[in-house]
Amino acid sequence: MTNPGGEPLFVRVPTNPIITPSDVPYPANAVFNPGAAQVDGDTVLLMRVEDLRGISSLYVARSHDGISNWRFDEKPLLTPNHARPEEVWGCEDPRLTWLPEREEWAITYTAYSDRGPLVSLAMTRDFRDVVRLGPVMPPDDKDAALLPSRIDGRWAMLHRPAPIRGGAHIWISFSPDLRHWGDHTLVIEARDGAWWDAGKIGLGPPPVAVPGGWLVMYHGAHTTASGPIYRVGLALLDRDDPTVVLRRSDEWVLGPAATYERIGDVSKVVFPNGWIVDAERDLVMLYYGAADSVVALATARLSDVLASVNAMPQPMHRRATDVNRVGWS
Ligand code: M1P
Repeated sequence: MTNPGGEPLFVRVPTNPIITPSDVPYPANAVFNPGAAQVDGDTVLLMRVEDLRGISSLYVARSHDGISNWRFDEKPLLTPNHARPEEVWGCEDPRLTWLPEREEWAITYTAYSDRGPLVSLAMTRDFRDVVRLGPVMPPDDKDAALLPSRIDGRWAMLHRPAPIRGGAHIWISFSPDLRHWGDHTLVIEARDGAWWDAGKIGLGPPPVAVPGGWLVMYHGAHTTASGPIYRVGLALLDRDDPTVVLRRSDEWVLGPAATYERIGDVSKVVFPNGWIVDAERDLVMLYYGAADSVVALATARLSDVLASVNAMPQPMHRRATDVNRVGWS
């Protein structure tokens, strides 16, 4: 997908990959899928670091410009804890949402238990100290992020339960207190057949409030004879009722093209987990894992992204439940 000038919407920075296992001051097989935040003038990445056992922990990296001169914490912010059976096989894929009401960052991450992955929640103010609230969705569930503010008095979380039948789709759930979740509602469905987002999709970075709704980025994993190809699309949800999809891209906006995206531990994967959306600078800085091996960065003009989203098709059924697949009326 291109911007109005016919150029790619998202442009990779020339210094990609911006962080590799050889950059960090601890043994790492892979460094990827980072959440992103702006804290005290720094860009903070909370990176998934897979160690030489195959177990992942979440480590902090900081940079003033968000591109170069990364400073790495030597100890993980979150690492599997023996008192936490839900994460014996690792802490993965964090998404970071600033909650103005609580004045803290919510970290939604995949806790990998020996009975499957589930969504866990932790809180931090500074990415130095962290408090775990624990699992909020049972297995199998992952790819979750909170909306930054309550909708009609309740917190809202987008997430991706495992496919039991008929593919893996993005759902939304609501909570009065961040602990008890309900009103589980299907929001964005994976498409079918030849589509780039057929079969399995999952949320990317946390949704961002923009004029007209919530800007959502998601990945789609299309299965081929040589394995899945992970690409990235956009959608717009209604601001007051985020169960309603207003727009959705037909075409992907980013796909594996560079060598570091096409070749790695899991080839042909771009997996965005974090973004800095800066309306003042008209800038989106998109941080993503490439081939489950390294961290990469692509940028876009926010105005181009919004123009593209507003030109995208309006789904025939604004609510997934309108097609009566999971409805109970
Ligand atoms: O290997 C690609 C990705 O696969 C999983 O993501 P999902 O379940 O959404 O397809 C995760 O293991 C993710 O970390 C990984 O990048």
